[in-house]
Amino acid sequence: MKKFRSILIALPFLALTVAHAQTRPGAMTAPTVASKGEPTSTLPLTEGEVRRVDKEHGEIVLKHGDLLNLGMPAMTMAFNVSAPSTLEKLKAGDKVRFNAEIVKGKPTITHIEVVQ
Ligand SMILES: [Cu+2]
Repeated sequence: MKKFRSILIALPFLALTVAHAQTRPGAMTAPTVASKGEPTSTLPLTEGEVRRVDKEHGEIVLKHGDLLNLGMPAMTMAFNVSAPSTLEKLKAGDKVRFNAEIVKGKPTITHIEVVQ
């Protein structure tokens, strides 16, 4: 005799905060778990300059140009990085080109390369 119980799968509310970046200047806490670098769309690269590399927190401070996909004007700010190993090859003063996207509510570098 077997009893089968129907399993109800209750889908939690999937609050997809797509368009709303919850960034507060100065609130640079809680490094997010690095997500495996998801393939990004073909975004144009944005120019920037490294101001500070924080390997401990997996963050990088960039002075960046307009980030069209994030609707962000040029400024200096901190980003998470999708692949922490990326920080190994970067240092303050480096000129870079990069892509950033909102990952888990935070502006995150998904691609970055040093301009020689
Ligand atoms: Cu910015």
